[in-house]
This record gives sequence, C-alpha cells and structure tokens, in this order.
Amino acid sequence: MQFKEVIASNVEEAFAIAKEKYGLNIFYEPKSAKPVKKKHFWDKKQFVYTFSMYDEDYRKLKDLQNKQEVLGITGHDKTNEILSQINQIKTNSKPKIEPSKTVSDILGNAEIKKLNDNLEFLTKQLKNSGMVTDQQENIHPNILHVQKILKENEFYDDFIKEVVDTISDKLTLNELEDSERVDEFVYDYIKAKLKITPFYKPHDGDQTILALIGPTGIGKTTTIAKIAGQLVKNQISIKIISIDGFKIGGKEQLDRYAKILKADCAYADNAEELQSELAKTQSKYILIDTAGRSHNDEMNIVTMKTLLKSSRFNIRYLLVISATTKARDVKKIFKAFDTFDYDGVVITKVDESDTIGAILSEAMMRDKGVSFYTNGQNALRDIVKASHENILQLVNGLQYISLKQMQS
Ligand SMILES: Nc1nc2c(ncn2[C@@H]2O[C@H](COP(=O)(O)OP(=O)(O)O)[C@@H](O)[C@H]2O)c(=O)[nH]1
Ligand SMILES: [Mg+2]
Repeated sequence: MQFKEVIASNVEEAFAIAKEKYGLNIFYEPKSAKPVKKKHFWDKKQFVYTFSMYDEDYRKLKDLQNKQEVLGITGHDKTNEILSQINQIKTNSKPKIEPSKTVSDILGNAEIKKLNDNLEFLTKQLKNSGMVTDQQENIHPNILHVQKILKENEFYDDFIKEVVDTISDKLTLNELEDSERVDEFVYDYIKAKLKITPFYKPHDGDQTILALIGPTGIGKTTTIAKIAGQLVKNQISIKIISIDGFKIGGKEQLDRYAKILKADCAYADNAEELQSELAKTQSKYILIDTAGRSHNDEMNIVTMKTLLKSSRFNIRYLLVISATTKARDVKKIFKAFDTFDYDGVVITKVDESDTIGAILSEAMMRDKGVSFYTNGQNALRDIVKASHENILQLVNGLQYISLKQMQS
C-alpha cells in the first residue's frame, strides 16, 4: 500500500487525476483533504487529497480483515494477535508495492497461494477457537440464506444445523462469498444423503408383490391405480388385491380403476383369503391396496401387519405420505408404520403443497429412499418416478440448481 497526494478542486476530480497518473487497476481510498494555500485571491480553491492506494490482492487482504471484524473477532486479545500476524505476513511477504505493479507481479502465484492458505488457516483457527459465536448477526449472509430456504421448506432444525455446520467446515471463504456455490453445496449435500428407491422391475419368471401402506386419505388407492397404469403401459401383467374392503365406496373406487386398466381386481377380508388370492395369481405384478385408518390407530396397523405378514409370500412395502401432511405429523407417520420395514416412500399430492422438507428430512434420517411422487388426481398420468433431480426440483429455492444440473 502506498500514500499519494493529488491536487484537485473536488474529490471526483482527484480520483480522475489519480487514476490517470497511477493506473485504473488500483484501488484508491481518500484519506484526507487539506486546502491549498492560495497565492492570489482569484486562484481556484483547491485541496491536497491524500489517497491510500493498493491493488486487487491487497484489497482481498483488507476484505478478509473486514470480514473478521464483521465476525466479531476484533477487540479480542487473541484477535489482535492474529491480525498482527496477518499484517506480518503482508509486510514480510515482500517489498513495497509499486502502484503500477500487482502483487502477483512481485510475489509470484505460489507465494500468493501460500499467503491465502495462511489467511484461511488463521481464519479457520478463529472459528474453531469458539471466538466466533453462532449468533445470527455473525453468520455469513449466504448461510443465513440457506437456513431460510431450508426452514421455509420445513426441513428439520437438526438437519439444517447439520448442513450449516458442514458448509462452515468445508467451504473456503471465497466459496462462501459465492451464493450460487453455497446453494450448489446444499443441493449436493441433500443429493448425497437422500436415497432413491428404484421401481422394481420384475425379472423373467419373478413375481413382485408390492403393498402400499400409510394413513387414510393420503392417496394410496389412487397411487395403486397410477402404478398399475404404468405397468400396464409397459405390458406387464398385473393384479390388484385390496384388503381395504371396509372403506365406504372403497370397492367402487378400485373397481372403476381396474375396469379402466382392464386389470384383475380382488378383495380379501382375512389372512386366508389373501393367502389364497396370492397363491392363485399368475400376474407378474401384484399390487396390494391396504386399509388405512388413522396413523394413531395402532391397533389397526398391527392387525393389518399380522394379516399381510402371515402370508408365506414375500411382500415389499412402500410408505405413502402426502406432501400436505403437517410437519409435526410426518414423524409420527413414519414411526407408526416402521414395523413394516418398508423399502421406500411415495410422496403424494405435491401439487397441493410446496413443502416436502419434513418428509425428506425424515426419509434421510431413516435412510429410506423415495420411489415416486404424485402430482394430481389423474390416475393414469400424475405419477413420476423419483430421481434426485426431480425431487430436488420440489425444494423451493434450489430449483435453479436442479435445472442447471438437468441441462448439463
Ligand atoms: N391433488 C391430488 N390429489 C390426490 C393425489 N393423489 C390422491 N389424491 C386425492 O386424495 C384423495 C384420497 O385418495 P385415496 O387414494 O382414496 O386415498 P387412500 O385413502 O389413501 O386410499 C382422493 O380425492 C384423491 O383423488 C395427488 O397426487 N394430488
Ligand atoms: Mg384407499
């Protein structure tokens, strides 16, 4: 850094003169302005402007210092020590900077890198020393932004904390400055944690039996029809068996779907009936629609489980949960159906809600994958096989990253 004086009648003019004299790539910071003593009373009123001047690399150093001030580090004993270390690195690192030369001209890239590494190391030390507290005002705005996005999508607080801690740990200060880089990090973080349970493709000769479980009114029967529709479209033979014969209008609903799909449909009221239906079915794919009372009705869940598990067939399960489910109920539902040891999750009604963070948090926590999501009442159309990209497109604020990844 250097100090230079420029005589001008106002600060704009002073800047213009300084830039002309010392170059455009230099940062000028006006420090003082002293009036020039007039020789004649008609002389123009002028000032001596003193500028401190520095180049891009020096500015970065200064930014870092400022950041540390923002982080609340200054004023602390240890801080001064560290700041003086920073200054030392600066002064030791080489002779005076000529305004026309950049730091990289003088130091060379390797040394600059070392300098930056040192600064990063010191900054990390400050963070680790606990001198930087977790108070909101000390958190980087791009991290606050991430917290806001995840909160608005109703991700669990624990999960948000986990993401934020990882960002602070893994991203460099430069990366932290780049909000898109931070969003991308969050995107990749969820992508790495969230599993996708692929749709089971029946192999030759194999029969797949899939039961959908979940609370009532959540969209199980509709989803059965949607999955059935996909299978029929792929010329896979199917049969639908319902153990939800008690629901008023339940039979009519399923019969209607079965008719449209030209699929076989049967009803079983007890373990024997289910067993015999399963035994006589040759179809490649059997879809079981289950009764769903409230998730608080544990008795019913136990009865249903006994009925399904009593069969000697290998039944796979998917938990159906609606995007409209209140965040506080999500945990209860996952837990209530835990006993089924389900392979994955179907998220229904994403067209009616735009917050699936609680469901994703719970799925990640339990290491359960997402298989499908459904987005409308049209039984033949509104179902989508889950992928990381399309699930993350449902997370508000991260869509643009998702779109970018889809395009690349
Ligand atoms: N908007 C919307 N409604 C759906 C979706 N899936 C199911 N539904 C509706 O949710 C209601 C309950 O569905 P149903 O399949 O009978 O639920 P079940 O009791 O779990 O079998 C019905 O009115 C469906 O049309 C979806 O993806 N989007
Ligand atoms: Mg139903």
